[in-house]
Amino acid sequence: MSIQTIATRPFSDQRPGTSGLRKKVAVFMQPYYLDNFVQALLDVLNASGGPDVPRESGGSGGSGGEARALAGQTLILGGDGRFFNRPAIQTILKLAAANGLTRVVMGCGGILSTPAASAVIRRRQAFGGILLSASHNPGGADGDFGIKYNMSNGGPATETLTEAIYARTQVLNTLYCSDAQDVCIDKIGRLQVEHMQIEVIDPVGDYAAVMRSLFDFDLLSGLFASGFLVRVDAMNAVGGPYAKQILEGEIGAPLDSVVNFAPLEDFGGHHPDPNPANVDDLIYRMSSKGMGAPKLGAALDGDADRNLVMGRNFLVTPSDSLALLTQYARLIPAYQGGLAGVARSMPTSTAVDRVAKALGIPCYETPTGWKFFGNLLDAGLVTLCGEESYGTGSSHLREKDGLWAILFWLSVIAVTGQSMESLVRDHWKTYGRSYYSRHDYLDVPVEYVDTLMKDLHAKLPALAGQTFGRRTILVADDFAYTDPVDGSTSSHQGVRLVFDDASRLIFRVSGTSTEEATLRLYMERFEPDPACHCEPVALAVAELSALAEHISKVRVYTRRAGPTIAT
Ligand code: G16
Repeated sequence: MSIQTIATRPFSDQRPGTSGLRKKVAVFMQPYYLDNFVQALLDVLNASGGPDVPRESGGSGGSGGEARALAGQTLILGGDGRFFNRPAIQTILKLAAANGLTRVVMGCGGILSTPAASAVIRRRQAFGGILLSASHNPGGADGDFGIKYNMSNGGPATETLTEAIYARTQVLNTLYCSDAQDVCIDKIGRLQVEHMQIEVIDPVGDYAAVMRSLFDFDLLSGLFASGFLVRVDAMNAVGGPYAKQILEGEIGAPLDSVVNFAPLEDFGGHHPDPNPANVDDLIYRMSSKGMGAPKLGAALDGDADRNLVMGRNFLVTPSDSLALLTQYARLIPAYQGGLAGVARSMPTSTAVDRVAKALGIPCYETPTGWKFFGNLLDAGLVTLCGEESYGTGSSHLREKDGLWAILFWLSVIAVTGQSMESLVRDHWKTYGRSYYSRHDYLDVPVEYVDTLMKDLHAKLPALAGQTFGRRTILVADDFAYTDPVDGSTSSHQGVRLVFDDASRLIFRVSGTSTEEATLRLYMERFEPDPACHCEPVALAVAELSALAEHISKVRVYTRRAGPTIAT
């Protein structure tokens, strides 16, 4: 076993997006593509002044570098089990060993869900963690792969850190890699590569302990003992083992409550993006009636941080879910003392704002990306946060957490005795309803989307104050955010039109697509009148949708007759 010094050349496309570096599997499988990114990351960490502090130059690092912040440190490693997960783990172990890391803790089989990785980093006070996942993006040999770094707080690297990694990838010319044989990652125990110790752990253990500390498992066992039925579709992604052990193994949900639970490299052909367009089977099961019909349905995504929840024949939007979890938080042991505040991403509906106002707690509006919640959570300014993209979470971790949301909803149902539908309808009666819809235009040529956004920007100054039918635009801007904790700013986070009836139209380019560009159009119509809370969503936002087209000409710019997906 020895450390090899290998010459390499930079890849120009290694700038991380909304959540790490995501590319087609074929891109990651190019010689040295993964190696370069990992070497750049290790260089930046090695040259840093601590787990979360990149040196401004981006680091000079390398095996021979004088500053070696990783010496004596532990990194966590795991992924969602998709195609290329296993070879990537072996590559990363050899690079880490050659770059002076002392210890790696990794999930058995190379498996760790994103929330579990966050839990392991926090509980074991690790330096940080490397997570292999392209989240909700398709898996398999023709699908996507991804890698991201999480910091010592368990949360995604800040933009400062990801920019430092990117800067390093652009000047990288040397890799340091052990020539050790591949190690067996499928048995719990201890291994060694060069001087680096590897501890292979049960991927579920730390995470399950966190869940036990938050929720009343006896209460939930009682709910299932009374005959309550749940159906969780893990989409043959990484959430299966977690849901199976905790729901069926620990709190007594009937066997077969968790379906598609075995993680597969191609997700068994499922698209583990839990939105109504991808969960036909769940929607069908939740429409059945009678004794055997589940009362709560849920689906998880590729890395188990997202969740879709629904009652019988009744889908709950992620924005409403966040609002209701906030409303009922005091019913949960972990939050019975109340919430410090809440946060939502800008495109997420304003439903949670109204609950926060009633509770007298602050509500922060951040750009899209879970990383923006990190500082607010670390500073104790917020307890719950969520996004329209099916993510909800709390201060228990620094990632969104799909199974946590399911346990939360089950707990609310167990205490109140109400169905999901009646809880949500009661909420609308009290707070009003935000009809919400998102139109995605996938795989549009980048130049079309660039032109659309550029022209939309140019129109902004003239739009404020204009009246369209019964609505007048109060705010027309490109969302910018100043972090209240560290004062860092993030601009160009989406074009926002806010109307005088509290309706909103938002245009944003996705930061997670791996092919061409994805344009997202978010529509929110606020309806305070309970007599108007029963419209089909598409109908309720039809006027706003037409207005969006009138103002932006999305269909003209994208050369599309309509959105690829409307949810
Ligand atoms: C990631 C981020 C989320 C974000 C989502 C969608 O989620 O962690 O904060 O909302 O992408 O981002 P975009 O609209 O830019 O595609 P995940 O679950 O993919 O890691």
